[in-house]
This record gives sequence, structure tokens and C-alpha cells, in this order.
Amino acid sequence: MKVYEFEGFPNPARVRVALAEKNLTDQVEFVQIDLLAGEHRAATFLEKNPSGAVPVLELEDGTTISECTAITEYLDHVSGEPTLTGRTPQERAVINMMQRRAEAGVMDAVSAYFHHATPGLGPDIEGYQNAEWGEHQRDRALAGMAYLDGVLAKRPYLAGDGFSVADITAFIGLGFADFAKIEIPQDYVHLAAWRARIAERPSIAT
Ligand code: GTS
Repeated sequence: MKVYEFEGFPNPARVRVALAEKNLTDQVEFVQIDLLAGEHRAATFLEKNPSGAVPVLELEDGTTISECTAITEYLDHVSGEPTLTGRTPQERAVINMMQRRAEAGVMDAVSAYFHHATPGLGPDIEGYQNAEWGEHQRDRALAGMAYLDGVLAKRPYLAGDGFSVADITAFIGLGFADFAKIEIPQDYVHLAAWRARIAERPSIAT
């Protein structure tokens, strides 16, 4: 398997954590796509992902899979029992729902803030920017974090009693918020405690 990524960037980091959780990291060849140099806009890369975004997983038969959720779904089923995306119909549905809430409410909102209200990836890469809309996305991200804080007041992980892909998305989304200089309110105490606990997982700490 190959993973096209830009190491250290948030969406590729989601897949790095999933790979580590499934003990698959050493089975992957990582190929760096320099986003700052615009390598993701080259025709050869757009053939792999028409969205022009990393990460992309490429299988031995040439199949390319983009979107972190789809890649994680594949990895979770290719190595042992599913541990990240749920086993029963109910688990799968709840994890999917919470993953999407973390993604839309934090990850995607922070990303939109970064690309619109800050210099983002620089003038050569950021074509259209709308700062007002970007600022609004920061408010959305803070609202998303407040929602997750409320969820974590009632249960240890976002989708219930076990760690899942929803936790990966939210954890990396908070890291992206730090990078984009969105200040996470200190009174989100449940979110902060959960974040400290997740940071200790071997898939993240090492
Ligand atoms: N929904 C996609 C996923 O789940 O994979 C998002 C992918 C994405 O936005 N990737 C960013 C990218 O390639 C990299 S990251 O900075 O968000 O980690 N962006 C290219 C660009 O031109 O914005």
C-alpha cells in the first residue's frame, strides 16, 4: 500500500493515527506530495484524487481511495477485527454520526478558517479567499468544540465507551485549531481532559 500525504499536515495525520492503531504503519510506503509547491494540482496527482487533496491510499491493484473516513474504513477491515469504525449496526451508526459531527463541526470548520481567514497555504495556492466567511467558520469551530465538550461530560469517548475514528477526527481537529491559532476556551474542561487522555495513546504519543 502507498499513502500519498504531506507529513505533519492534519488530514494525513488522521490516517497516520489509524494506521498506527491497526499496526499497519510498516506496511505502507509514504509518498510526499508538497502542498506548498502545488504538487497536489499536477495532472498525475489529480488522476489519483480529483479533489486535489491528501491523503490518498493506493492499493496494490492501483485502486485509489481518498477521504480519511473511507481510508480508515478500509484499514479497519483489512487488519483484524474492526476497532475504529464499529462492529454492530448500532455501533457503526453512532460512530459514523459522531465522526461526521467532529469532522463538520471542528475539522472542516477549522480548515475553512485556516484557508480563508489566514494566509493559509500562501498566495500561489489559495486562489479564492473570503475572510468574513473564514471568521464565521472559527465561530462554527468553537461551537463544534462546545458540543463535543458536552458529549464528553457524559461519556469517555465521543461515540461511547470505546475509542473510535470520531476521536481521531476530533483530536486532530483540535491540533489543527492550535496550528491555526484558534484559542480553545479553557472552560471546555471535559474536552481538555479527553484530549490529554487521547494524547497518551501509543498511536499518537509515539
Ligand atoms: N475531506 C478530506 C479528507 O478527509 O481527506 C480533506 C482533505 C484535505 O483537505 N487535505 C488537505 C489538502 O490536501 C491537506 S490538510 O492541510 O487539510 O491536512 N489541501 C490542499 C489544498 O489545496 O487545500
